[in-house]
Amino acid sequence: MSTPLPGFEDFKDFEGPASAKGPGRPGVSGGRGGSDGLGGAVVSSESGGRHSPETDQSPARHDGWREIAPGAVHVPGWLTMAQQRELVAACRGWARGPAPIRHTKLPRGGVMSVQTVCIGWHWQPYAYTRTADDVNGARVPEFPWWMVELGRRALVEAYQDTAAGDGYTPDTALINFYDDQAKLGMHQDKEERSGAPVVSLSIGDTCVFRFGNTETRTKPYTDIELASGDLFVFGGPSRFAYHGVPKVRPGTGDPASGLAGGRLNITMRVTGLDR
Ligand code: MD3
Ligand code: FE
Repeated sequence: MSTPLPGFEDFKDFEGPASAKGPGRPGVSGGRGGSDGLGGAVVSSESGGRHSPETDQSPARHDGWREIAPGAVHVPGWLTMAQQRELVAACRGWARGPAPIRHTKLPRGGVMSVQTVCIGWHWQPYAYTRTADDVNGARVPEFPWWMVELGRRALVEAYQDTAAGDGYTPDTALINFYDDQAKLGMHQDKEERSGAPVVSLSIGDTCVFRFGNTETRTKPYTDIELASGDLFVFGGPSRFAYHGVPKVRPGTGDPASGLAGGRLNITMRVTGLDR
């Protein structure tokens, strides 16, 4: 597979609304939110909008919330458009470098159709390292604290339990970009030395997500559509289930998300590694 690819260019170089008005670094909007320079929408609890903290101590409820299997919870439409735009802008920044987004090479000589960039720890089949040794050797960016907070809020709202995020400190995220043709075969994620939940956020085109079982990469499985703004949390027994993305539905995303085409997926994880 050779670059440039349409999806790669769309994702890496498109100047979306959030990045277009940012004064400083490309792809990062100004405003509050600490040293990362992100605006408030991602960091603050604005998703949903039906929550009134004054009178109610329970987590925000979301229409369409569904437990697909024990510990596997789908929350459609969790991210607001503003949050999606900020995440796209942040991911675009990481996709440019220090280790640019790439089609991961597989040990048997294959190349993934999905393009991936990592933060916190770099994943290469099948290990985590601090440097992107299969790209350019650069050290990967810090995992930002605002993303830890986003991950904690995701657990609270997916599990409808105010304590579900306590002690959850994801230290890596894999950011996957899918063009119209990209797919991800059935696999397990086993490189993490932790059973902590995985938090998945989808932006852009809708995909078919295939959620299988822990024993085999074949049936039985459940196919679910993941659309822009959807949250999916995989914890408990679902953490080590086989899963994949058999197809993306081109043209189903709203460009207001900041993505003109293709699909972006962010998965936060706890590696269980230290150095
Ligand atoms: C269930 N990503 O990066 S997200 C991956 O949409 C990956 O890009 C897909 O599978 C994507 O490894 C699916 C949902 C997901 C991610 C990680 C999991 C589900 C998971 C790890 C364990 C169990
Ligand atoms: Fe996976």
